[in-house]
Amino acid sequence: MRIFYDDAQRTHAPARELHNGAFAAYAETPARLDAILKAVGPTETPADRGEAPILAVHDAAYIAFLKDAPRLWQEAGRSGDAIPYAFPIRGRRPLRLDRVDALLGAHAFDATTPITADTWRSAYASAQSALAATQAVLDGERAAFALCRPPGHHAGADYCGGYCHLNVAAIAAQAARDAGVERVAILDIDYHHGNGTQDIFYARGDVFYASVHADPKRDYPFYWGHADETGEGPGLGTTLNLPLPHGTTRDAFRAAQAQALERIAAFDPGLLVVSFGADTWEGDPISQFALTTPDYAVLASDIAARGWPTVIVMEGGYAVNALGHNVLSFLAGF
Ligand code: OKP
Ligand code: ZN
Repeated sequence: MRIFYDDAQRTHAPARELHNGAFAAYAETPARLDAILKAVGPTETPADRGEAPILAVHDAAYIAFLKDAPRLWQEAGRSGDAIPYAFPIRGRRPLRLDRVDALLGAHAFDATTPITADTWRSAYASAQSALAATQAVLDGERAAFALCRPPGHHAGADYCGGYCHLNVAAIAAQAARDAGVERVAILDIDYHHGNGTQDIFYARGDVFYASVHADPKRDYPFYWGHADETGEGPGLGTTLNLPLPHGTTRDAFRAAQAQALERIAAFDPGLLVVSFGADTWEGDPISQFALTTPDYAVLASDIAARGWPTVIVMEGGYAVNALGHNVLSFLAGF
């Protein structure tokens, strides 16, 4: 399988994150890339397809903010990474403020996603990897893997969060739509619900979003991913959420994924994007499912059996020592 990755993706390296009330080492590290690269072998550097396919998903003002934030942060006299701490909660007027702290809060839904001087460069390269994998599949590859990092599924059209800045799965799906694929499905099997992806396509009937994830009654991102969220307007019925309890092992996860695949089959997509997270693994430091390394091959082979041209994008997975093996298991199983 062709694998796309750009060295610029490693430059985003926040020092720390707010974790359960204290600052901790940032979990979404460049070392994750090293672990995966070591396991999966040679990769290709993506071509630069420019900003247009990113702007097809994200608001221009948000993109400008991602580029400007480090400079504004510095001009405000701050050192280190830019981190939001004040948010315009529901009901506040959509003010266009220019103070960096106000901009950070208006473009983020959590305080766990710092912006560094290299964030834009890194996220841009991650999006280009997703676009290159999509182009390979549009050109006839059965499947391709975008070794994305930073990940994407928590990022919405105009906000970041959950270690995500650009929604690489949404950018891939939209690129396929713009290349003429009439219906695109996204299967999200990261441990966490992909709230950004859901938001981006919630009112659209041309992109199906299905997610298997930890029940947001207990787990991040809390405010999205409940089973009664099924889409709206022309998108009513093209969002499917399948929350699962802590401790979930292979058979229950596989059954939920099969349910998602059935619904996707009824939608009859021309292309599938898989948001693959390996944070469902039993030893993941921030998650509570219990999949094993060989389980990923089984899940991937169930997906491959459907026969859809498939773009796999990397999302989470924080047990660095097992991450390479888990990703390799998934790709080999596919
Ligand atoms: C990103 B992806 C809790 C922290 C939650 C954010 C988790 C983001 C996961 N103490 N931090 O979906 O793997
Ligand atoms: Zn995750």
